Amino acid sequence: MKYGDLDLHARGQARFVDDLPEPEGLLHAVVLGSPQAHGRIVRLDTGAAARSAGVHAVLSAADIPGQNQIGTLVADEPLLAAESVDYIGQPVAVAVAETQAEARAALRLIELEIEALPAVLDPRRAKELGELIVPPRTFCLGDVDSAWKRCDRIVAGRADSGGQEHLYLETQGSLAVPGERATMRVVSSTQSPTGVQRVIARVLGVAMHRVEVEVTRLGGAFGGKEDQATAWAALAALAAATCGAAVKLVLSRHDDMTYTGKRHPYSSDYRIGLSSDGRILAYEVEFYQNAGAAADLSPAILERTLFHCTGSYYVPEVRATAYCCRTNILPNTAFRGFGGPQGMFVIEAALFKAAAALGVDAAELQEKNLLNEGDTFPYGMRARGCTAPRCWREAKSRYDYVEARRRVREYNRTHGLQKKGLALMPVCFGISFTNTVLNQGAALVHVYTDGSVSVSTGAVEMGQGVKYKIREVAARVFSVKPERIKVESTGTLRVANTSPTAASTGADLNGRATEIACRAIVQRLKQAAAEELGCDDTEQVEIREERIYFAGKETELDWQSLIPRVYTRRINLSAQAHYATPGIYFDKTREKGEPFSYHAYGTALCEVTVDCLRGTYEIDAVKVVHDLGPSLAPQVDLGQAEGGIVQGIGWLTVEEVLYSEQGRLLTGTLSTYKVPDIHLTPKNLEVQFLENTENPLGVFNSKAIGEPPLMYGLGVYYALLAAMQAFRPEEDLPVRAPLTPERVLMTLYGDHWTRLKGLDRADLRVVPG
Ligand code: LUZ
Ligand code: MOS
Repeated sequence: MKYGDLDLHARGQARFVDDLPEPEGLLHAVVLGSPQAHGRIVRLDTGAAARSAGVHAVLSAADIPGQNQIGTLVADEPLLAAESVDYIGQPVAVAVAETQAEARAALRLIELEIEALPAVLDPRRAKELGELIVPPRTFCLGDVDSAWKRCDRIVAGRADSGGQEHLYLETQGSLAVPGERATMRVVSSTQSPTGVQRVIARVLGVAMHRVEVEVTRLGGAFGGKEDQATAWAALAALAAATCGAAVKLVLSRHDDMTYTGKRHPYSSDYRIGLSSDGRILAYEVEFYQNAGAAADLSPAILERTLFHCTGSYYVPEVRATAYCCRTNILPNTAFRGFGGPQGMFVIEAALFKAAAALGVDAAELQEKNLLNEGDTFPYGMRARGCTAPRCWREAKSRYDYVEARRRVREYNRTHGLQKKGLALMPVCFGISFTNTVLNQGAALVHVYTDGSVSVSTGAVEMGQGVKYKIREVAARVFSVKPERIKVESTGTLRVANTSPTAASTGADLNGRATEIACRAIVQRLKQAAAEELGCDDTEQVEIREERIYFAGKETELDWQSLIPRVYTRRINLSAQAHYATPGIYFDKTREKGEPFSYHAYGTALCEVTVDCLRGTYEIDAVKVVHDLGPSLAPQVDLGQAEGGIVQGIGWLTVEEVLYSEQGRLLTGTLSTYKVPDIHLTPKNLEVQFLENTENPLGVFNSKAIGEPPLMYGLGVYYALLAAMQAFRPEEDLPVRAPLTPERVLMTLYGDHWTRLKGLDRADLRVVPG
């Protein structure tokens, strides 16, 4: 298990849901999505479809024995549309047949009549119409209204960021196998086995103990399977319960892209006030989140946007307001960063514009306002163990920012159509679920009589190497070779009430639980060893590299010989443990508290070259200093950092989610949606981990890595904007992501470009989503 499942992936031997051996009599389910963005269902006739060849059932809302409700935070999402449809692709019916082709053919025979209602796609319009999923929330620090008059410079503007397709390699899918006495065993590609279990129990109208959910690994998730794996698992379970047969529901790539939610697009207004020497005195921001047609995790994501609205900076007076806007597009969902990147995008826009207004380098403003130890965040928490200044200084010196800036200025002075841009980008990301209750993990550890060890936890492996880290934790606590330890699949029978593996906390929470369980066993082993050795001082016993020591001296016992003797003594060789992050809380009535266990910090230096004739660009370098603490698995963490950086760059540059004015996704294929590839990968990508740091709040002093590096992508965006600004120094450039090459060109040449192409502006009227 070198680096988790890597060896299996390399050989093509890792099994995903669609690769599992098929149970006898397996049926296949295919979903019919709404063709209308908004409307009333007037007629739904599944008769002809149900009678077509190979079909066992065609299910609609009326066939659900329990509740037709899958909403996690708000009960606003039916599993199958009942009276109305609210977005294109919303599941309306599901055909269950002996083959997938027969199920697909049956869908075409379903008669569905919808009376169209007006569709709203724009979040600002939704807010005007009062279409908010939850009431607005505001985070305040100090008194922003009185601060404006003290400001020497005030800059206001708008910043928009786009959606992002998760594009996990394994599409959403589930295999449901009915058992005796109304039980259901489900294999699901989910980050949240318990979430799937809960929803299936609700939909089938049975107790949770009737439903077992099992997850071996996911082929990627990135947040897309935190909440949105449940619908497909529940539909498979519903079909399996109805037909009394095993049912597989695996989305095709096209169905996955057209039926699942994405990163939330945001439109935001900001106002920033500074002193003449560049200190931020006041910041006000309004976030309009395009939530789509149902709550999903949107309110939690919006909350994290508020938590990160000041980025890596200390701002004494802040007012940030967030609107969760209901529109008639796919319900958007968790995506690596969980609203944090969208919040940071706006304060960086404000600083970019403020720097232009003051005629200074943006990095000067960033540096002057960078978080320091003890600084207060808008939510009342203070920065502790704040390595932001160290990362910033080290990135600046290690990558010689001053020389880079000189070189870029010289290049821009001597080049007319090619311009370079440079940006430093600090990142500060809070680690913990902002919803305090979710910050718990659990582990179940067995030592078998041959000395081998089995570890089950609540963490789901999705390619992020969490199993490798858990194994490392167990190997360190037992002080045995990692080969002795097997980290198991994630199953609700072994570990109950799991939080989704999300918020970068999988290794922290479940690693800590593993540590506690292993220590409990070690304590019993030491006691048994002392008895075996005829000594009574357990404290003097030590297990080190598989050998048993007493009072510092090697004994005749080793791990291999000790374990069977412990069993003979009838001592428990298993332990279950639970870990809950200490000290965190949040008071939503005051919007103040200590929501995070700690923060992750780092700084990136980004350099790009823009071809200002063609609009194309190259990313010359992204060089990072990131505070990781002492890593449990440096190669895994390096992979997470590099992957996150490229994913962040993709979000802000080439990945563009577009809807037609009728609310139809226009970018639901890999020919219309550009995925970041090797050409977009920075030519020089370097990640250095900050040395000599530790994090007493992490497992073995390590720090979470999953999400924070994605936000270095912001540095590439602002480097591109800087290069464009060098070409058009007088212009007030719009801050709007993604900055595709087309968008660069249209921004640099305005309407001139559309006229050149002989296009009508209307041809380009698509709605960012
Ligand atoms: N999921 C969640 C998350 O429910 N709460 C969070 O704070 C969070 N943060 C990042 C990613 N997923
Ligand atoms: Mo997430 S965005 O599933 O950590």
